[in-house]
Amino acid sequence: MALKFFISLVLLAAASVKCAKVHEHGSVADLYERAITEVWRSSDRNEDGVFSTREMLLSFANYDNNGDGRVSRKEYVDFVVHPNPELKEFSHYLFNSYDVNSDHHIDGNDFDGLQRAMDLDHDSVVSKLDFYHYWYQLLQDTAHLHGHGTHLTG
Ligand SMILES: [Ca+2]
Ligand SMILES: [Ca+2]
Ligand SMILES: [Ca+2]
Repeated sequence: MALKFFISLVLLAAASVKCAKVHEHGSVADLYERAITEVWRSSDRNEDGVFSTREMLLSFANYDNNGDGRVSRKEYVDFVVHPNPELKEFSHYLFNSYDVNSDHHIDGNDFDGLQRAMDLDHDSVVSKLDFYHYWYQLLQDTAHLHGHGTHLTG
């Protein structure tokens, strides 16, 4: 409970700095927080408060339809768009941010770069706080691609 409250405060602080409008639309911040919480729960599998590269590997394995150890753009986009056709553009945006070396596949060669991108306080681990900050910023930057959060949660 205390942690959730702390995260809410952090999210509100981030919102007030980056986008004053979020204050007028508190529900958008709520949508983002709910969506991020879902992603966090499925990402931090051992619940130690850190998103490790091993957990990254496990997360992306879900999308590896042909089991070759890499996630192609088509595999990823198909996986996202099949249940959520309105998220097509957003899925390409996400793929591009995951595919750090831009070779059109997500694999082990991208994970160090992705960790660095998400490790906002540069302490070499992606903490829950890093993760929430990273995703909140990303969702704000891409608001037009996911209906300002409305397409993100069921
Ligand atoms: Ca973990
Ligand atoms: Ca890549
Ligand atoms: Ca960190």
